[in-house]
Amino acid sequence: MTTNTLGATAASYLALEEKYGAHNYHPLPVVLNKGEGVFLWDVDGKRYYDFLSGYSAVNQGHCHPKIIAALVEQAQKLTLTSRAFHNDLLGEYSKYVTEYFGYDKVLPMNTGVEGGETAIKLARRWGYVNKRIADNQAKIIFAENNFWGRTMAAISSSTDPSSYKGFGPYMPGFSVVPYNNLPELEKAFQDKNVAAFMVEPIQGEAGVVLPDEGYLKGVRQLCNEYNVLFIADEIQTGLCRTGKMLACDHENVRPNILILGKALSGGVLPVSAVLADDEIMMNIKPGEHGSTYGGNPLACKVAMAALQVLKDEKMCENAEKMGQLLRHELQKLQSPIIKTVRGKGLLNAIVIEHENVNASQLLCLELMKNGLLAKPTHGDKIRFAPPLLITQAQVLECVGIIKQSLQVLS
Ligand code: IF1
Repeated sequence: MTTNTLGATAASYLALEEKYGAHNYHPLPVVLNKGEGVFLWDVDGKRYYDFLSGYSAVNQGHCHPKIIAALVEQAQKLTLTSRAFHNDLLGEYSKYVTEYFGYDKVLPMNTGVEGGETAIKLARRWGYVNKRIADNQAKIIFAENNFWGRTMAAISSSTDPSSYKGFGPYMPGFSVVPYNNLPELEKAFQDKNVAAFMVEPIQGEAGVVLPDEGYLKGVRQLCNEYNVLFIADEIQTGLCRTGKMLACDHENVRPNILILGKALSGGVLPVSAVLADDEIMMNIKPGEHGSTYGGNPLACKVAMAALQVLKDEKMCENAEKMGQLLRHELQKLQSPIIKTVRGKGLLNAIVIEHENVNASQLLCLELMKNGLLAKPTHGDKIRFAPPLLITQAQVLECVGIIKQSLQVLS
C-alpha cells in the first residue's frame, strides 16, 4: 500500500505537507486526527491500535482525561511566566517530582534532548568543580548505537551516520564504548578526565537492545570506583514503560543524574526534567542555564497529573503483565519471519528475517491496513510499544492482527 491508495481526503493532507513542510521524515501513509487511550483514528474514521505510543511519550494513553483536565484548567489561568518571575506551580512541582524519584533537585526543561544537554553541562561543571578536571578537558563517554536526540551535541556522540553525517564539525570531549561491555567501559574510565558516562538502560532506537542482567549494576560500581557520574537517559525507558518506574529499578541502581522526558507530560506538550542531588545540581549558578519554557506552570501542572496517573492506574504493573503476555503470544506464533522477540514491560521489538530488504516496511504497511500502527527501527526491527493501559483482550486482538499481517511476507 502506498500513498496513491490513500483516500482523497488523506492524500490532500499529505500534499500540503509535501509542498510546505521540510522533508525530514518518511511517515507511514496514514493521516490521524483523533486519539483516545490505545486507539488512533484517521481522517477517514478508521481505527488503529497505536503500537508506537509516540515513541513512549503516550504511556498513559492518548488524551488521558485527567491529564487533559489539568491542561485545560491551567491553560485558562496561566501558561508561561518565564523564569524571570516566580509562579505558584514550579515549587509545588519541584517538590513533587524530586520526592517522586528521590533526588534533591530538579532542573526543568522541555524536550528530551535539552535534558541530555543539561545533564552533560551539569556533568562537565561537576568535573571541573568537584573532580578538579583541568579546564575544557572534561570527557563524556557514551555507548555505541546510542540515541538521545538531534542537536549538535547529541549527534556528536552518535555512531549512526544517518544522525551525524554532513553536520560536522562535532562537539569535542565525547567518546563511545561498546554497549553492554563493562571491561571496555572500565578501560575508558582510566582517563582521569572522564566526568560522566551517559547511557540508556535499554537502547530504544537501536532496536530495543537489552543489556545483560548485571550491566547496570556494573556501570554503577565502575562509576563509584572511578569517580565518574552515571547519567541515565530514561527518556524512553522511564515512567513505567519497562514494567518499573525506571528501567534502572530492574537492577536497583540509582544514577547520579536522571533524565526524563516524553511521557512526563503524557504526550500533551514537551516536558523534560533532569534530577540530581545538590553536590551536582548546585554547581550551576543563577543565569548559567535555563530556557524560555523550562518549568512553565502549564508544564508543571500537566507533569504532576501525568505522573500521578501512572501510580493511580498501576501502569507499571500492567506494563509488566501485558509485556509478558505480548512476548509470550508472539513467540507462540512460531513465525519463521520473526527471528527474535525481545523487550521488557511494554517496550518490545521483533527482529524480522526475510529475503526482502523491505520486509519490515511491508509488514508495517500490512499492519496498518489491518488496524495496527507500528514503525520499523533500523531496518529489520519493528518496535511494539502500545500505551501502558492496554488490556489482555486488546493484546490478544493485536497478536491476532500481527499473525494475520505476517501472511503478507509468506
Ligand atoms: C525523532 C528515534 C526514538 C530518545 C532518548 C532522548 C531523546 C529521544 C532515549 C530526545 C527521542 C525520539 C526522537 C524522535 C523519534 C524518537 C526516537 F527514533 F528518533 F530514535 F524514540 F527512538 N533520549 N527519541 O528516544 O528526546 O528531544 O525528541 O524529546 O527524532 O524522530 P526529544
